Amino acid sequence: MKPILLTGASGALGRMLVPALAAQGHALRLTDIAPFPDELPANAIFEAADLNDGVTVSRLAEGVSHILHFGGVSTDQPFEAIFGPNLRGLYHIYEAARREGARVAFASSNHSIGFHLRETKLDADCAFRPDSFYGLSKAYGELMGRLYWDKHGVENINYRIGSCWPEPLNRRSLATWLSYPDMARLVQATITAPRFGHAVIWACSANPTSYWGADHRDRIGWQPQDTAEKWRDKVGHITTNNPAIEHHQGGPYCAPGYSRAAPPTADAFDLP
Ligand code: 15L
Repeated sequence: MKPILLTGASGALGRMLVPALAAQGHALRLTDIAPFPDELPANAIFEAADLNDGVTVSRLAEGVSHILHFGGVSTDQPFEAIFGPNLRGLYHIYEAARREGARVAFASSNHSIGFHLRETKLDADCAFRPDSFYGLSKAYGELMGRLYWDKHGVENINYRIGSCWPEPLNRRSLATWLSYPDMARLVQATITAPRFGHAVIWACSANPTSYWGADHRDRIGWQPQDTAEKWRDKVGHITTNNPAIEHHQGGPYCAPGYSRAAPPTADAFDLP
């Protein structure tokens, strides 16, 4: 069995995935720009790396079957902070995958489509409407996957992750929440699926108020098993007074620097 490369191993999702993947017997190569803070499982090695460094990324990817790409900037930041890790870094990941014949699982985000209004139920082939430079980098990542599948046959799956936290924290996350166990099962289904081409998945749990509909989950046989609904009484009243946040799917990522006159005035040009 070939090893699996996990980038972003020292982040919250990486640290949750490492023991889950190790317990399934995978040999793991872990990397992150930050040190790995937990005890390393016996079948894992860790090497710190900057995604800007294509030589190191390609060495780390030698002989792997899958690249689980959870690395890069994971919150909204100025363009210059996003550019290196999330744009150039992604190119290094895809070039490595092409050379190795590896599959890529990309931790994309709901912020690639965050300016859709909350009442619009979206299918995975909806238009990108990034809500931040971070969201724009995730849309770019998904399109990078489209290019490498069409041109080189590199299989890739793009998880449009909602809010992957231990539990929902506000009304919006009753729609967007993804439990840690559902995330871990999604990655495991990706690794074991026979073939999926270029796929896009709404990565949220089975939440009745989800904004999201059809996607490519049948290609990997994944179904979420958890639901945010049991936290409704605890967090369902938690909202803000900011219409740019409350009207859009991307929530708080829509607000910084928002300078349109009256959010979200839906004129003809705002239709999806
Ligand atoms: C994301 O993409 C972020 O990485 C995460 O920190 C959350 O803010 C999440 O989106 C969300 O939309 O709740």
